[in-house]
Parts: sequence; structure tokens; C-alpha cells
Amino acid sequence: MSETQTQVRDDIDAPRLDIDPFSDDFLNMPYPYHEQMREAGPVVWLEPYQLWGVARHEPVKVGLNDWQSFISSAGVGLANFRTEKPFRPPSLILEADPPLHTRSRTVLSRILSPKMMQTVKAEFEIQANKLVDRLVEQGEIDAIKDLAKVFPLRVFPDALGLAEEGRETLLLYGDMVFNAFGPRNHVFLDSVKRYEPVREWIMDHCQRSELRPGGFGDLVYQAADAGEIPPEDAPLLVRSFLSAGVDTTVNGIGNAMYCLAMFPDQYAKLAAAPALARQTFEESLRLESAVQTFFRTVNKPLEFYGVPMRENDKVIFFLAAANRDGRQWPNPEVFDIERKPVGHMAFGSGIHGCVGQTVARLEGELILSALAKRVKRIEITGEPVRRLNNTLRALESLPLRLIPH
Ligand code: 8QM
Repeated sequence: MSETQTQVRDDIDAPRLDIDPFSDDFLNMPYPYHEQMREAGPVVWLEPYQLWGVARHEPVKVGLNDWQSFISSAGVGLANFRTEKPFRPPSLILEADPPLHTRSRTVLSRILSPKMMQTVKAEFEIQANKLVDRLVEQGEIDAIKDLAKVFPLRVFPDALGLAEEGRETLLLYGDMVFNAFGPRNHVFLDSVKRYEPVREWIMDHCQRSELRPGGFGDLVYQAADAGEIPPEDAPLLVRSFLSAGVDTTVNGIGNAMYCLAMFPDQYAKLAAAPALARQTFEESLRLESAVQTFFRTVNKPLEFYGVPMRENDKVIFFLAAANRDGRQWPNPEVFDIERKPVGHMAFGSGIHGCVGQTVARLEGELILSALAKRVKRIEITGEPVRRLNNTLRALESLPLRLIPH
């Protein structure tokens, strides 16, 4: 009898679960499935895709911090780049291991440093205040279409140095990139269809000529000028900004608005103390994590929490499940803006921990603070509508009424 990769495995020393993390049902309401996986054990085997699942806080953190055992260069989605062709040229930071990863990361982390955030903060703040002023005037808003999509799509491409023309393409691209970490299901195929007509826009806008001198994009090219990275890496590193910089914060801010709408007592607390904006955003990242999952590939035969794994096995880490693990957080499903959820996994952990978290936090803080200063109460005026994505927890619509102070 011949051994093949697709054959059902008979060497699984962990609970086998018949859960599909990319079914419509799971994507709509993942939390009961997260609970089932956490309760089953530190490591489970997910039958539908023949891969390992990790949903408790501790093993998610331990696994993500062991980049030698759980590598990224074979892809951080379901596909194994050692045996399947990547759907796009691999990212030089996300889908790379040291030493390539280190070289890319050094450049991006300097461009996104806390010091750089001080220089963009004033402009981000002006834009946040301007937008919220306008929305308070409007009164009845859709927190997704009018706020969560608008603010990041204004400030981040400005900071990158992109022109105004065609910016909405970034949302179509982001949606497709995050779907592509999952299987080729209808959710992925639909997003590819929407993105298809604008497919050249992204790489075109990674060229130096498209990027204002002094913006984040141009700074990547300056790093190439200085010999820090090879010149041919520059467009692909700019592509990382375009891939990861907008859809993440759009959904992070959208999910924060959702939490505040669902927990009016917490909004009241924020409105009374706008200085809580930054930790409010942090708590919303824990409870409704924009990026729900990431994969790694097992690099050598090993044991993880007593479970033997084979080289080339895929592992899915449920960041959002770790963030609701009762072993780590008291009352994990309660949104409590005074909690200070240090150690949440929404930005990942270890050498691949979000390099843009400084920008994400800045955007989240500024928009929630602008809102808290002007709006006394928010009321849900219609059913929130979900947008399914294989990686992101996303809303399509969140109708709200803003009641000013
Ligand atoms: C996710 O292309 C990239 O480098 C990239 C794409 C997506 C992400 C990160 C990097 C985690 C936000």
C-alpha cells in the first residue's frame, strides 16, 4: 500500500474533530467552535483539511514563538508552498523565515517605529476629528461604510504616499489576500471575481514613481538606495503595506464600533473618560479579533504538547480563540474597557508579531477618542450584517445613531 499526503492519517495522537473553520457557519459564529476545540485539548486534529488546530492561549503563544519548529516560508495559509504554487509571489516578511525575514523586518519596523508615529500623529488626529465632526452632523450612520472604511483609507495611503485615485482597490485586494489564506471555497472565489478587474493596480502602485517622496513607500526605496535591501525587494515590501495596512484596521475599527454598540455601559464609560480610547481599542481586538487565524508549517518531526507531528504538517493557530480562553482571561466573553488585555494574540506573537501595530493602535485610539469627545451615546438602528472572509472577522454594515454630548 502506498503512502500519500492526502490519505487519512492513522498516526494522530490527539482528539480528531470534524470541524471546518472555513464553513459559512463557522465564519458567521466561530466562538462555539473555538470553545469545542479548546475543551478538546491543547492540540486537535481537524479532519476536513487533515491539519492540526491550536486554540488555547498558551499553546498558541508557545507555537508562534517557536519559529524554528513552526515556519512561515512554506506559507501562513492552508497551502504548503513546498508542494503547492503560491497564489502570488510570497511576501518577503510574512511568508519568510530568518535571515530573509530579519532583513525585511528591520526596514519595515524602522518605518513603522513609535518615533515615526509621532510625526504622523498630528495629521491622523486632524482627519479623525474631521470625520467624526461630519458624522455627528449626519446623526444616522453606517459605522462600516461611513467610518471604519473611510478613516484608514484616508490616513494610511496618505502616509504611504499614494495618490487618491483608485484607493478602494486596496479593500478589494485586502479582502482577496486574507481569503487566500484559506481554502478555495466560495468565499475566496467571490472575492477573486471582485478583484479581477483591478488586478494590475496593486503592483503598479508599488513603483517608486507612484509614491510621494518621504512617505512610508518611498522610505522602503531609500533603504534599497542605502544597500540595506536589494533593489528588487522594494516593490514587494511596499506590497506588504498595501496587503496588510488597510483591511486589518478597517475591520479592527469596525469591530471596535460593534463592541461599543453591543455594550452601551462600556461606551458610557468611554464617553465619560476619552483617555480610555487606546485600551478600549485593545480590548476590542481581544474580543473581536480582526485577524482570526494564521497557519505555520512543521519544519521537522517533533512533539508539541505531547502530540507527535510530522515534517510538512500544517498547523492552524486560532488567535481569536486564544483571546477568549477562560484559562487566560476572567469572563472572557465580556467586553470590559478597563481590563488592559496585555498578552492578547490579535497581533500574533514572536518574530512575526504585527510590525504595523503602532499604526493600528494609533488609528484605533484617535478615532475612538474623537468619538468619545463628541458622542454621548450610540444606538444600533438596524441588524448588523456580516461579511464572510476566510481570515478576517468582518462586518459589511452596522447602522448606528450618534447622540452628541
Ligand atoms: C496580515 O503581504 C504581506 O506581507 C502581509 C499580508 C497580510 C498580513 C501581513 C503581511 C497579518 C496582517
